[in-house]
Amino acid sequence: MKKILFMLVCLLGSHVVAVGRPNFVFLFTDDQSYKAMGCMGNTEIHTPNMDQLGAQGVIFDRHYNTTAICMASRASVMTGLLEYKHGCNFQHGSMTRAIFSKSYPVLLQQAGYYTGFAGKFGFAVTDEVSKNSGHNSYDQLPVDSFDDWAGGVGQTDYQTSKNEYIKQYADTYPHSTRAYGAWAIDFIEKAKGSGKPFCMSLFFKASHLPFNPDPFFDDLYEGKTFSKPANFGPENGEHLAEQPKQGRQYLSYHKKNGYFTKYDEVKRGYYQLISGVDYAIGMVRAELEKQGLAENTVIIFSSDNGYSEGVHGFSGKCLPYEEPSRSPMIIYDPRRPGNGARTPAVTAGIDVAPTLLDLAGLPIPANMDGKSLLPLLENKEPRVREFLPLMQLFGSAPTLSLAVVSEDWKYIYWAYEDDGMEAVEELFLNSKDPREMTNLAADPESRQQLEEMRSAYDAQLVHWKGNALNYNDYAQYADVFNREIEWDAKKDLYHKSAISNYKKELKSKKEQ
Ligand SMILES: [Ca+2]
Repeated sequence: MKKILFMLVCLLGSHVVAVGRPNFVFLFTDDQSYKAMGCMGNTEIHTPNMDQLGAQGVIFDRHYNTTAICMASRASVMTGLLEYKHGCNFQHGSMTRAIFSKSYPVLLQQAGYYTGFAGKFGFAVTDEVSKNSGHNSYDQLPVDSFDDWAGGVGQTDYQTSKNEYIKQYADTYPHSTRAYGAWAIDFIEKAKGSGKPFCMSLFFKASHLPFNPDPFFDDLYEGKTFSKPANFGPENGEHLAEQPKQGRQYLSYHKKNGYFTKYDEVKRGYYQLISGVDYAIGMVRAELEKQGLAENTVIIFSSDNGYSEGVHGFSGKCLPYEEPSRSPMIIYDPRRPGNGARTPAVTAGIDVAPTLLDLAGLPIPANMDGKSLLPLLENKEPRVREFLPLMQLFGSAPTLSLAVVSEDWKYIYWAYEDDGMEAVEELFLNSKDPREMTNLAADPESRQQLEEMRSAYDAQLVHWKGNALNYNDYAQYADVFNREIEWDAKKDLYHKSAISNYKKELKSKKEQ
């Protein structure tokens, strides 16, 4: 039926298409913890616009990134593909243009949408397979794939003047977060003038390190102190496996990240960056109202990964634990408002692309791993999947892992066995133990659930084996993470593929 409707509106001409299809505003932050919004119960952060969006739309309480690191996560969000199918991460390589040609911005543009991108793109798109995963020049970014481009290279910069495509806003908005808001206002006006439906992807640099927030918001957190979560600090990580403690997520906690030595100061900077984004969201929404577009514009708000903020002794992201792998997710579709509904369904960054396509009435490519969230928005289904994989394929070799998560449970397998470690299984009842303080893998009463989660994990590896790209170091991980293959038979594969500064980090740790 949808296809017939789509053909009809196409036949009737572009004006009808513009009226019949929603516009999209996709607001995307960097490294924002799922806890860092008022509407997630946080009373210490100031996010009135995020909270309003949540009060009007649907809040996804269990939203994950299947890879919790900028580059791979962004590639998954754009393509709806798991990392081992899009091939893109630090230490692995770029995305081919052929794969990017099936991303949501390209598919929406082909279907008649006016498309725009601003901010941190975060991964390279190249004609040929490339081990070079840099995205530090514009010829590695798909500038020509958008009608309006204001993306930056690499990590981009908080100083507006240092970003080529938004520097014209530097006088009024010297910090890039509000400058992106100003760019969005101009984009919305141009998009309206195009007579087409539009899709604007606004990818903020905030709240990524360095925590250099906009001084415009200095008053918000001046002198404030912040509570620590109950699972804060290494004393609440003693029950966890040794493998995840061998990477920079753990080491940086003890060295430079500051969550241990200057918690309130770090938190002030982080929250102030997020409040800056919140303000820019207000700028965007006011412009949608002003242009008369608010009633037909779907707003999606999310982040590329979460943030540990010192829990269990970890900082940063990457790991499959709740704080680093979960991120905020709100969808507000004014045609089907959720009015603050919340769902415990397990959702992920890979669901963004299929959801956008579905809302636009377009077919979802069969190759996409993500699911349309439309059944959740319409309250027609309680969930879109039973199990979701979480993969960590960047950094120190021991920290590489695969996990699977369901609404109730999470199973993590740490395969690494050198340096005195043995493979470890972790099983958490997340629905009752969201802070992951009790590993139930050896609990006799959880034996059945352990077996179920092991089966889901093994099934994911079968999918991996059958679908992984044969380049950029992905295929071999189907064996590396296999529970049935002995360490001696796979350790060479592991070390060959894990381009790691692990030994250097370990040496540094011992010297402290
Ligand atoms: Ca990130």
